[in-house]
Amino acid sequence: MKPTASVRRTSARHLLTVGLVASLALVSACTKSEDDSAKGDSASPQNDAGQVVSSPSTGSGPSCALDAYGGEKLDLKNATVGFSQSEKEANPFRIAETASLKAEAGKRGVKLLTANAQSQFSKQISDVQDLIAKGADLLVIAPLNSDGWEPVLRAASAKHIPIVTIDRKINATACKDYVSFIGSDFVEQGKRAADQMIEATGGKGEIAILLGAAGNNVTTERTKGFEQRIKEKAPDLKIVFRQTGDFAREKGQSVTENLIQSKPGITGIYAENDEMGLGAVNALKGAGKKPGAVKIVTIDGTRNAVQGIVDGWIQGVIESNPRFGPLAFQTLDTFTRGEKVSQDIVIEDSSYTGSNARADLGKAY
Ligand code: GZL
Repeated sequence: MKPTASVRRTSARHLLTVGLVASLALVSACTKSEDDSAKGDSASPQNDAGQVVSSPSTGSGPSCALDAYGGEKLDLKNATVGFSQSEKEANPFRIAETASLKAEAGKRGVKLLTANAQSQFSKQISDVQDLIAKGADLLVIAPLNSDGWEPVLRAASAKHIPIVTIDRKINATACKDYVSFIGSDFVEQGKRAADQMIEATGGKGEIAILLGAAGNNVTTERTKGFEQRIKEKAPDLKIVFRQTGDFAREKGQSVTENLIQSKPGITGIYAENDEMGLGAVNALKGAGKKPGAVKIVTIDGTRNAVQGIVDGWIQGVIESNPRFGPLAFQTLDTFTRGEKVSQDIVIEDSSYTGSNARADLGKAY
């Protein structure tokens, strides 16, 4: 298990309302034990706005510094940061992610240029090239796809523009094509979702997977973790259906409508993000099903999905925290001061079930 910068989440967020510097003191590199993450009782330190605030230099993996990457020291306050968002801001995950970057830039008085690729990869490549042309000294990229970044990375590295990727990984070389990756452990998320599905179904029956969009590591890894854990721990739980819902609510609904026609006795549905899970709920409601008749487990931690647990439609949600603002800027700040940052900064996510959904609804985004 890769070491992660984390501190056990206290029971109430207000206990964690510490400034970024103070919370860095709280952070300790540790390796998640399988049990800890299964229990889901650990999460990266968050400030009172739910922003992830782990330290950028705590991970014990390989690091990156200016002398290796190339480029000059910069004072972030006098720099321009370009942020490239991947998907349209219809998904609360993207809304919260962009808001977090904007809030941190505002707090630090840093000039931020933003672009949104509206879920079109070719547009994201041209967005990043435009941000460079507009004078971005540093880039934060939330990549739509994992492959196809060579053109823009070449343009950026020719100008020694530091790049931090958040959320999804790109298939490129750390500390050469980009400085650091900041995001969740998606295989772990899949495993924890499987634990919740096993709990909800008693480990028996037939289940379906609503796959995320193709072409990115999140879908691949959430599927891998889930299927691995089901195989390990619940041989009587059969995965009988897999189809992509493209991380979208409408498609999640239409795929589920077809699913319950072809498999009316389906026991459970694992949706690889909340939007598809909420689409599945709409399909079940439309078919006259009762809450809980089909066990649903999703990943993200959006407000509507956690409310779905309270209402009985959804049995579990694994958080995928998108509020990378403080950590992304802290990483850029540390790096441009000439200090080392980890190439892989993996955050830990919390989770929601019937036992904490109502109390923790305010932590959802
Ligand atoms: C996960 C992120 C995924 C979210 C979806 O970090 O890449 O993309 O889980 C979003 O909601 O579409």
